[in-house]
Amino acid sequence: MKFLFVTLFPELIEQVCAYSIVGRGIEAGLLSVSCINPRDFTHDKHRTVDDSPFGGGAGMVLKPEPFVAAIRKAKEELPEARVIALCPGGRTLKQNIVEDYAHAGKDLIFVCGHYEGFDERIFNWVDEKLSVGDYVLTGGELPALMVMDAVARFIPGVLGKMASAEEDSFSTGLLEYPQYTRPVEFEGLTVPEVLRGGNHALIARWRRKQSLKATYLHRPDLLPEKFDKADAKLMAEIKAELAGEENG
Ligand code: 4F9
Repeated sequence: MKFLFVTLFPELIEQVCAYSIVGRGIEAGLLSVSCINPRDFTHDKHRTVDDSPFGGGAGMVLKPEPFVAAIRKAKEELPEARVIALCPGGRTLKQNIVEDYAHAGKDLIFVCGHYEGFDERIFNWVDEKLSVGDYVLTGGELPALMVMDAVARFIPGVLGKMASAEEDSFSTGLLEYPQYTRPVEFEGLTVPEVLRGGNHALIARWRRKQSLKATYLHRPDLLPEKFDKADAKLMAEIKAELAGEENG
């Protein structure tokens, strides 16, 4: 899968992509990352990419000519790609959107803005607007890198043999259960007995219950409307235990 960033800060993208799991995936040829800089499509001495807004107001607006020229070039390089502009007004990224991108397998072109935003006409060359959450950043590069990172985890081989993106939190629909490694005791905090016992059915039950409990406490919006019989029993235990803690 290929990822192309239309960005005024290609060095930022290249630096981040040099590391960790994405870096290794690129080295292994499982994905590729490239950048096109709209500044290279300017024709004036100052290589101007922004200008003041019509109608007045603070801040600068990204000019259509260099951005559309850069997007055109990007589409020439990746004709089948989806073109995604990162902006706070887009639909909010969720794991199901990540999985849609991953399973479609289409290359992705990310259009990253800066300053006060894009000239509205630029969106005529974009397939969709995407937000990574309800906050304003200084630019679209970090959001675009987040989207790529989340999608790259689904490319076969990127996570390595043992791990599976499909089994992760949000893909399973629930928050993750707690994990522990050695030592058994750290600063007076011990690893739960059940995890050290080697009874795999009991461990699976404990983990499912912890996932349900974490989701119930922190993200009840993620819980299913109806539980199967096993989950319903675990939920009843969780609620009884929490009520006991409150009263005890
Ligand atoms: C983009 C914020 C996507 C959240 C782009 C300023 C942005 C953003 N999600 N903020 N430029």
